[in-house]
Amino acid sequence: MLLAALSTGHKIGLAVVALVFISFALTSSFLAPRRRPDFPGKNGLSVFIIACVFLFASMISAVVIFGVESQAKGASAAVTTTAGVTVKATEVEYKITLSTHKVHHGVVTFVVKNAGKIPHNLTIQGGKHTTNIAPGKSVKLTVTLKKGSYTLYCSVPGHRQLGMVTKLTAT
Ligand SMILES: [Cu+2]
Repeated sequence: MLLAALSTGHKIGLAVVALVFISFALTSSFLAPRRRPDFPGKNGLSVFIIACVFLFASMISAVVIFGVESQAKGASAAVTTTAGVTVKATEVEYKITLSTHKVHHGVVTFVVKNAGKIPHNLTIQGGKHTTNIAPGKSVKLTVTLKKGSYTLYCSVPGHRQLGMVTKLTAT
C-alpha cells in the first residue's frame, strides 16, 4: 500500500538507500574478511554495528519520510482516486436515474435506492451487482472502474427490457 503510493522520485530515492544498504552488507560480509582475516576485529565490530544501525535507521526514515510526503501530496487527489466518488442511483418501475453519467475512473461507490414498489437491483454489465433491494431500502456497491463505457441495469427478469437500463462513462 505504502510503496504503491510513492511517486517515481521517491521510489528512486528509496532504491538508492536500499542499494547503499545492500552493497554495504555485501561488502562487509564478503570483501572485508578477505582483506582483513580478523574482520571485524575488536574495534571494527563496534564500527560495523554502528554503521549497520545507522544505515537501517536511514532506510526506515527514508520509507517514513517519503511515504508521509507522498501521502500529503496525494491528499487532494485522494478524494477521487482513493476514497472514490459516489454516484446516487434511484430505481423505480421501470427506470434507473443516476446523479451523474460521467465519473473519473477509479473507485466508484453507487448508493442505490429503491424508490419503487417491488424489489430491484443494480447490475453493472460484466461486473458486480447489488442484491435485490427491497422497496424503500438503499444498498451501497463499491467498484473500481477503468476508463470506458458501462451499462447499468436491473437484472430482475424483464426489468431491463421495460426500461431499467442506463449508461455510465468513466473518463
Ligand atoms: Cu428491477
